[in-house]
Amino acid sequence: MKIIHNPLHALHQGREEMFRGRMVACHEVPARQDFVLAALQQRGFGRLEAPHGQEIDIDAAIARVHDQGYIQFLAKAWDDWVAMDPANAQRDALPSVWPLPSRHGFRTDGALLNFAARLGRYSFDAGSPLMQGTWAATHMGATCAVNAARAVLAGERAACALTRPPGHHAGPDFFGGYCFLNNGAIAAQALRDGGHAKVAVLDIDYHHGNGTQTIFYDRPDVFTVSLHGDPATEYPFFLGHADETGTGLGQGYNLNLPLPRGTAFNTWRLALDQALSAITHYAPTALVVPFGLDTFKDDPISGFTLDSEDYTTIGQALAGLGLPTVFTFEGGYAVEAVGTNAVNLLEGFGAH
Ligand code: OKP
Ligand code: ZN
Repeated sequence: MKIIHNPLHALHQGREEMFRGRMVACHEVPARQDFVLAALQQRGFGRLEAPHGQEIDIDAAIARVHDQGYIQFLAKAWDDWVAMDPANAQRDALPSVWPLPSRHGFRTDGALLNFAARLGRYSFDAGSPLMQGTWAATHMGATCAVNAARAVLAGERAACALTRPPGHHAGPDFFGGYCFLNNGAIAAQALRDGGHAKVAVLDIDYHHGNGTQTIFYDRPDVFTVSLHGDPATEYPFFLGHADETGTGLGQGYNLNLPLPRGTAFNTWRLALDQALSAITHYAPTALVVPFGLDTFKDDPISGFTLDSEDYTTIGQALAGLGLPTVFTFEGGYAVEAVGTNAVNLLEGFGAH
């Protein structure tokens, strides 16, 4: 398995996120990727590679799943933030006002001349700080995702985009949940554009992949499946329910398998089997797995109780689909265990 790791990930390093009325230290820290890389090296698993690619190709691949206005917003966000007030250079950008889609008169179409308005227009939470290095780190992450898809298109059994910030909460025109560009969606689209007529995305992060679902919701050519904490009680709350099955031509091509907080591996595993059967029935020729390790029992912000050895079992089960597979690294906040658990998953999958 090729592991394409983001050399610029640490340029994205948030200070604090909003949590229950106060600012708390960010959970999504650079050490997460460092622990995975160290565990891979220590166990001798995977062929590590730095990403490469023409900027122009990567920008085209990003533009296949994200809106142009959003991409331009992200690329310029830091400069615009500092232009508001030179003192802003000392702080991360966080939104504090949002347009509500259902309220008549809330405008998002005109020129939003104040950056605070644009920051709200293109986001859905106040937990995703944006800083000077966010765009460089995130853009290089998308490069990793495109490289991983191309490795699989060139005949690799599997490839992994080992990158942060994560991607599965980022939608066509929004960031949130620590995510800015949707690496899994970019990889899935690159597989489509490389000739795979049907691609499945199986998101096994604790949190629903609301960005990925939104990107592909009206399309039958990418089947999106997500196993996650029930949004009735778990973030991101407003999407990820079982009755969201797709729309228009995409009707029937989104599957959500929400599970209650507290779910243990035996139950999680039954939902995985259901997801795998649905994917087999769809009969794709390639698979993307946005994988979070925040289903782990000691994760500080999540509520399932998986154990380290369970990730090996999951990797083996995923390999059973027999599909060329791109992995994208998503959540997991029990930082030291994230390395072991990620490598258990990838090694369980195999494909040395
Ligand atoms: C990103 B990924 C919970 C706060 C939730 C956002 C969580 C984003 C998770 N106390 N804040 O899916 O792992
Ligand atoms: Zn998560």
